[in-house]
Amino acid sequence: MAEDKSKAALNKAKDFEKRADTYNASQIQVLGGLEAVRKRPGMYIGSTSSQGLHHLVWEIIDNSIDERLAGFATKIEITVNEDGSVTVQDDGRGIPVDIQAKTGRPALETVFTVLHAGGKFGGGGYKVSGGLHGVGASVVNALSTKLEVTVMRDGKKYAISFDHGRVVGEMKQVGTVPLEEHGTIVRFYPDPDIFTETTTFDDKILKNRIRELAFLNKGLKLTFTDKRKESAETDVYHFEGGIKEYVAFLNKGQEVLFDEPIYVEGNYEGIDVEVALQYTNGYKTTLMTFANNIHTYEGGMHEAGFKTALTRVVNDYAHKAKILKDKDDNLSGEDIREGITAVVSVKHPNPQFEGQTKTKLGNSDARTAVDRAFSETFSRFLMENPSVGRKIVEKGQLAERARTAAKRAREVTRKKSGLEIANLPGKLADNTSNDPSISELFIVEGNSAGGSAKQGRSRLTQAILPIRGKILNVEKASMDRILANQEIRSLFTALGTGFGADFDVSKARYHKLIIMTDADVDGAHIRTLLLTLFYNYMRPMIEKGYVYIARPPLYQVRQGKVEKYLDTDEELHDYLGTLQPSPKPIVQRYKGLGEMDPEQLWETTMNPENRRLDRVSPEYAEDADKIFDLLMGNEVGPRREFIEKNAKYVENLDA
Ligand code: 0RA
Repeated sequence: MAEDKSKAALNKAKDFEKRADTYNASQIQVLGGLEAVRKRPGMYIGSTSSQGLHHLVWEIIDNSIDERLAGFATKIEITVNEDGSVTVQDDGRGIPVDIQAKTGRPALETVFTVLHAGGKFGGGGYKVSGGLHGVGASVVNALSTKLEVTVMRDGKKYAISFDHGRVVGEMKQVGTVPLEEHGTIVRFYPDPDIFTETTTFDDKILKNRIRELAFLNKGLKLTFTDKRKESAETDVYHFEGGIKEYVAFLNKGQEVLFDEPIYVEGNYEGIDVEVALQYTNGYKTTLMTFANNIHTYEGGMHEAGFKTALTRVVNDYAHKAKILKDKDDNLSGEDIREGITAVVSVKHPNPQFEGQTKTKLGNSDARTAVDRAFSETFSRFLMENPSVGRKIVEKGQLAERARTAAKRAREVTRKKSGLEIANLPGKLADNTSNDPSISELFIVEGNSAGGSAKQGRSRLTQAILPIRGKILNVEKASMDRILANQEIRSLFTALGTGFGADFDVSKARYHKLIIMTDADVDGAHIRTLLLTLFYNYMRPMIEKGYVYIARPPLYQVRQGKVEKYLDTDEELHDYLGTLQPSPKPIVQRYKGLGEMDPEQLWETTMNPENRRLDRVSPEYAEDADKIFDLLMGNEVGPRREFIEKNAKYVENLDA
């Protein structure tokens, strides 16, 4: 008897030791993993700038979206709290709380402490996950000073809390709830030691993405509440029509060829496909593609499948309906797409993201899936709606005629080679190197700044193209007129890439295209216009990461021989606070680039050693494009709203 008892005790102790060992081992691994995240946050969230900060929110929302895709959550509520933290709540099953055999720890804890734990345990068969992100809740935890999770599951409420990724409040049951109340609540506080630029969430960025997610996940209800505002209202994003409503939204205020966007959905071999499209009467092609809710800026297989199918179906229809004669050539894909607004969204069980910015879908089965799902329904639609079919074909024919006419005109004036100096625009001060990888083209606002830049530059690597601000009256000029503009054409010529259908990024004579405009309202206008232009007519330059914005400083402080350049009033104030009173520091405020002499311009804005350049991401350029549409639009309402909303920003720049 006594022996049995001691044996049992021994076994128990052994078992405890074993579990404790596993625990220690897994904890060490955990801390190692999270340390790595804190050491190199950029590896996990891209950067620690504002973009990286917002990535934390996407990461947490992605988990709730996964729970939606698994068929459980119906609602996701996002809140920015008064203290600047963010809460994401869903009504899914609630993260599992059971103790895992392998670690001896609650699953809930593991999700937030082990790298890449999300979705790796529990099984549950087929699951679509937000590919590009999905690095896991543990990354958010590692980069937060505090993170608290509440889970409601099986009528019980559980809580756990973390400090810099470490458990500080072990998981425990904290109460009961009605059985029908279930879900997960995550609240986190981004660590200012990691996000040194800013820990302030931008309501515009959050709302934009939340709206996009609502369009991409039809029927899912997302809400956004900003409690930092005195009158915190809740915005509700909920679209039963999904991307069909997205297309209608994108085309709002524009003349359309037919009233309702066409919407197609299907599933081929486990790949969900949705396509929505509508033609406008305009010339702009808007084709947005998504894979697992990620905007695939670089396109990929799903985009290829859509383009091929659209071109084939429209041409087939045109021949069948005898709009094109047998002897006529097919219309080109580009001509058929002119004026289209289309959204293609696929959800793939195993998405492969490729390309420079990992936003190109590589799975070739996605091409087949989109082609199959789209072509049959679209072909039937054209047969059943012949008047729409005819309009689409005729629009393509018009585009073809315009394109051939423009091409002929271009051929007459086109320079033969980008490197033929004689053909380069007169205003361009080219650099002497022929190596594009070290060549930079500064697009400078105004002739006087252009002059200083030409004198101050490094001749080997830096070319200068001054651009007159006056022609770029963003609100009035249409894109057609802008493209006809001599200065803009000079830009394409200098760049050496050709234009439109002939655009070829591999011919770029410079691998840095740097926009250098004043830090005032006009400068912002010109920057917006140039970005819109690049986004629409030389997007590969942006995708390759060749486009930059120079950030000239606002102040110079000189004390004796020491010079310091500063960006904001706050920085100026702080810096002056650190100086001795004598000799008296002299503060100069730069109104514009034109006020700087060549040396100053070199020192502050052009010298690779000191200058600050912001690389333009496709997202950023897309925003500029949207703002441009707003500024150009005929509707006064949104324009006024934009100007009012941004009045503060504009004042800051102008102060
Ligand atoms: C059931 C099983 C698993 C996770 C979840 C539910 C779940 C996770 C999250 C994250 C945020 N909200 C959530 N709601 C539910 C295990 C993971 C799996 O195997 O997929």
